[in-house]
Amino acid sequence: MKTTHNYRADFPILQREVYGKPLIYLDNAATTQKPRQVVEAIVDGYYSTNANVHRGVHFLSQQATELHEESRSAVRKFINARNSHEVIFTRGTTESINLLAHSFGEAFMREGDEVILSVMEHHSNIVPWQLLAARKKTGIKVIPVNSKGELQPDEYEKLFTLGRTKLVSVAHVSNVLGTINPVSEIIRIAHEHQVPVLLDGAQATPHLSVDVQELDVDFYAFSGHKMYGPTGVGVLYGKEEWLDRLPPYQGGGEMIEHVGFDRTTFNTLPFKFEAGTPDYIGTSALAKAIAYITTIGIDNIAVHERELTAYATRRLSAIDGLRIYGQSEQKSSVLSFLLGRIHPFDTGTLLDHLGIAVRTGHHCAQPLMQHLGIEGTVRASFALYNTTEEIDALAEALERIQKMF
Ligand code: 7TS
Repeated sequence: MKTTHNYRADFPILQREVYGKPLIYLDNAATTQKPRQVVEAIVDGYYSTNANVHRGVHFLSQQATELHEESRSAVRKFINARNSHEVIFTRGTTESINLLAHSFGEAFMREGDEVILSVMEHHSNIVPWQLLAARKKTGIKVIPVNSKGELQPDEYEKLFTLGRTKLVSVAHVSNVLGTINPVSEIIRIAHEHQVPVLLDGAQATPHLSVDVQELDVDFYAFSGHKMYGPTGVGVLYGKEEWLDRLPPYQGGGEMIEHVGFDRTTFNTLPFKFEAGTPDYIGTSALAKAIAYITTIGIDNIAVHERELTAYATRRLSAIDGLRIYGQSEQKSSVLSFLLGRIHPFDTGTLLDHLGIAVRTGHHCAQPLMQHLGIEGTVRASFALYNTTEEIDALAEALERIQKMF
């Protein structure tokens, strides 16, 4: 990035070597590396402020509670939610979607009702709806993609059935194709049919500025670990008027107001959805990741990653026999490809031996692979600390591999 600050120095892991070669980490869509600030927040949390939250009268518990609730405010600000109690902490995107599929399904869906998904969804935005379908005999409709890997709004609009369609749930950004979906239009069309929308933002929050009020989205899910934060913490945002009407997902401590064997009443938002001890160390570390991103500026990160993706697309397209999957103009920093007839696992293994970490396989998007008529791809995905030199190394390695077969 064009700045005097060396961001790479904030990520000690980037200095290490694998197989005697400098690590080139291009698996950021799976998880990003963590800056010192985030790791130190975890260490500091356990060393200096560890106590269970929301329960103790003692000093330490109150301090831990304050930090945890300040983190909720930091998330609120990051996605511009109206209220902090619209931010539910979960273990990650997967748990956020499972929570919603369960609670929304319980409250609002009956046999024969439907959700609309897209063909490019991650399994975590497919299987929870299938579990619901098995429980309540609900259905799933699927938005197709065109040859560039873009959702087709007119096809989407045809999928609504009056009185039957209850929710639309789609990825903000595809983890395979990198497509940034036209979510404002998707939301507008759903709202014209009085249908709420959940966006799976797992691949969006590390790269784009997200404003849930401007989007007017009803629910938004994302994971801390994909945006320089810790593993095990994620978020489900929901509009208060929806969350208030949903039943709890899990039962336990924290989510209750009063428990009796004859009758139990539930706590208010957000605690109704947060049974048990939350990962309060993780939430503080997530707040540090948000502060890290905010200090650099998400728009600056986006510009840098766009340049890297354009550069990588140019370099890789010039390699004989290399095919890129996902050709949308609106694209995030994900590049999926196949090299001639070489199996993606072989390409990935050979790259690994050259110190280059990429992901290979179906990327938890088997229905999309089926649609593309392939088993899997090789995927390089970029973050704020990646450089054009690393992309040169990737391109040169791929040229070497191609000559081996
Ligand atoms: N949704 C999308 C679009 C994702 O890319 C992922 C993870 C998830 C949901 C699930 O997130 P989690 O934090 O709950 O696991 N995607 C990937 C990936 O592309 N490679 O590894 C994990």
